[in-house]
Amino acid sequence: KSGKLGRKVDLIDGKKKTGLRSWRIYGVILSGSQLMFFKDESGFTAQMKKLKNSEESAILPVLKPDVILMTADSVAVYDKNYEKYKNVFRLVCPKGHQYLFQAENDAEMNDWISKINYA
Ligand code: I3P
Repeated sequence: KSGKLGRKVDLIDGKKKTGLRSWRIYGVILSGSQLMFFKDESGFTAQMKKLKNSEESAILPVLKPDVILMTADSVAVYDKNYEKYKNVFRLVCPKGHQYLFQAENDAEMNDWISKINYA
């Protein structure tokens, strides 16, 4: 699965608030249990479009993720306490990091949640 997600790093160690708390948009690919983030969201979208129209996967090596999160032991949940933006879900990671992600709509949010949890 791939798409655009807003991301905010919310907690570290399960309780400590992070210093950098602003939202930022990333291009994201979920492959197996690897969640890969691309800071250049427009470049990412252009590459993904080319890839969709191609029989070859030769374009893939051009995409170098800026961050990779292993989600095998993480849990994605809808967070009803977070009310400022819509379509936001929380990723709870085993070492205590918690991220907030904003999807483009409700269907996308549910799709990310289920694919992250069952990857
Ligand atoms: C943060 C930014 C985030 C906001 C966060 C602020 O400020 O406004 O959008 O999160 O609030 O600290 P800055 O850009 O200066 O880092 P929300 O949009 O989720 O409210 P927070 O500290 O309450 O998470």
